[in-house]
Amino acid sequence: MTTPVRVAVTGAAGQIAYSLLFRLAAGDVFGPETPIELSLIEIEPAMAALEGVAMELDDCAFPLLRRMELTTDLARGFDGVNWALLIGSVPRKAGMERRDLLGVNGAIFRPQGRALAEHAASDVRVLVVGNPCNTNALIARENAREIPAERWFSMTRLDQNRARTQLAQRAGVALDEVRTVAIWGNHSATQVPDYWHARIGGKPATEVIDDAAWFDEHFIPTVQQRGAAIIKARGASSAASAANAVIDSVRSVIHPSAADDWEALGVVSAGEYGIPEGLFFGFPVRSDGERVHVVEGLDVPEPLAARIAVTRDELIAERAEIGDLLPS
Ligand code: NAX
Repeated sequence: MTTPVRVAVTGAAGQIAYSLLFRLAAGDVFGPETPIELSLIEIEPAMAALEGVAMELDDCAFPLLRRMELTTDLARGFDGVNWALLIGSVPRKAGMERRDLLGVNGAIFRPQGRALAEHAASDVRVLVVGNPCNTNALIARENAREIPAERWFSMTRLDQNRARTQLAQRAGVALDEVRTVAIWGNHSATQVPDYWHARIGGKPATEVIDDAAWFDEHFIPTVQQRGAAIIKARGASSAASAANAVIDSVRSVIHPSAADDWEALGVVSAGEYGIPEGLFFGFPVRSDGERVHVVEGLDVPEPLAARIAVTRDELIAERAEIGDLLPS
């Protein structure tokens, strides 16, 4: 029998988790042959709601779901986990400065990093979703240096999925015709949805969509502002699409990438494309099914380079602001 995969989810009573957990337990991520053990981590005020979610998971009678642990305790929650999906965080509230937000989240991600280093399985991989996800990932990772850099990720996949759909709809083609869409940088409004390298039906997107202004005036702002547009329309932030992107992100790490495509993930920079080492930066990546690496050697035209510089500088500024949360 296949060994179960143990997966920790923080923020397990939240809205993204409510769309994610049932798909995880149904086998959408690790496949129909792999049993799963869920470690559901929350803060005390949300434990009653979490009990309700667990009751619903029970009531689905998922054959693959072997065990559930509901806890507020990080040592228990991360014990032996192969994957940690760090979703819980404190969203920005009205009047909150970015610095305050980073401080509050530092208090969450620093102990989570330590607990992962001390209790997770030796092959643990970590995906940070809770915003500001690149810098939360940086805080956790800097406090868990025992876990190798290549096993840490921050989520830019929702942005990539949004970008692919915009291109497919504008070109009037099926989604799988759209390939090699990259998202560079921070998961914030400075992110760079890359149309320069995107291909549609095997041709450059800029050839297929013969409307140069559309890319800069519509495509990029639409993808950058999509989260805000969802909140305006729905009265709540993206949840099911975010959960779907978590699933896509994990799958893109554990399965080899298609020969003619790449995926979007935030990974620890090793200096690729001049990004300072150690920053979590959204890059185009490929996986061999074990290890993820940044797609190197792309030609970066000047307008793309200028946009990458803006998002790079934002991440450098975020890192400067959380200096005291990093171990010296
Ligand atoms: P919710 O507010 O519905 O749920 C968050 C949950 O986290 C709550 O149940 C809360 O009790 C829990 N929590 C808070 N602190 C915790 C801690 N220290 N340990 C464990 N649990 C804790 O938010 P939801 O809509 O699920 O979004 C979660 C996070 O994802 C937010 O930070 C959000 O901004 C971020 N997102 C990131 C995206 C990305 O692409 N990277 C896209 C979607 C989303 O905006």
